[in-house]
Amino acid sequence: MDGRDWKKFLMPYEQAVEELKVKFKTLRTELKSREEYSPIEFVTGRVKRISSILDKAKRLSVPMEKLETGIEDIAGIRIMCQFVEDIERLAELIRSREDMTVLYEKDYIVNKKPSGYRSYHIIVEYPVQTALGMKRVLAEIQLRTLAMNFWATIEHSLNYKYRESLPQEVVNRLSKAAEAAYLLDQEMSSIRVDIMEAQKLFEDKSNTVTKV
Ligand code: 0O2
Repeated sequence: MDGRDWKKFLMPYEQAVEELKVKFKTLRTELKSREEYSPIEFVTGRVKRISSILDKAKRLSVPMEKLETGIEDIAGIRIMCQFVEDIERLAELIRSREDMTVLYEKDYIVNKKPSGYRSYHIIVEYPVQTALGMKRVLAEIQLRTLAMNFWATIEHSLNYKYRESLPQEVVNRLSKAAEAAYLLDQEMSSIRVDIMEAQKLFEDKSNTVTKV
């Protein structure tokens, strides 16, 4: 594929990422106003870089003409939550949506990766309306707590720096940090009700101040 072909190939993925970001940000606002608490803290999204698509296709032996079905995370959405409990609630909300179809789920929270990576991945099929008609694309929705996201972001940059051959000392530190992030999630879950109540009070107070 040349540059122009890639541009055309990636267009529906870009559209899917933009639409899904808007939808989940809107869901956050709606839940906050209906329930005074949202299981969504913030949402990000990206279209995979061409070099990264090619690396993954090579690693998984996916031929170029099968990229659409063989690489599931060309469109990627990441939803950050405060508590591990929010992840199941969100997964349920995603499963019940009518604008996307869940194909399957990967639970890297129960089965954390050897690297220490934890997240809940949901692969969905999402229809985008293009100038040529409807096109279904695959998208990967990653659900993570803030602590899981902190760890994964740091590990991702270190892997980029060391080109995936991390020094043993760094691997050991990352493994300890993964354990600390896990414990942090557990501690936060144990005082979750208190934290949620405090946040609702704070939310109510700021709404009153805004109205005056
Ligand atoms: P990019 O392009 O840099 O954003 P498998 O090898 O089958 O177990 P696979 O298929 O690579 O796993 O993983 P999957 O479930 O498709 O998810 C890929 C994405 O999950 C990655 O995208 C990361 O966002 C995240 N991820 C998976 N494993 C790790 C990990 O060990 N550390 C970190 N930091 N993130 C991980 P890319 O490849 O980074 O894509």
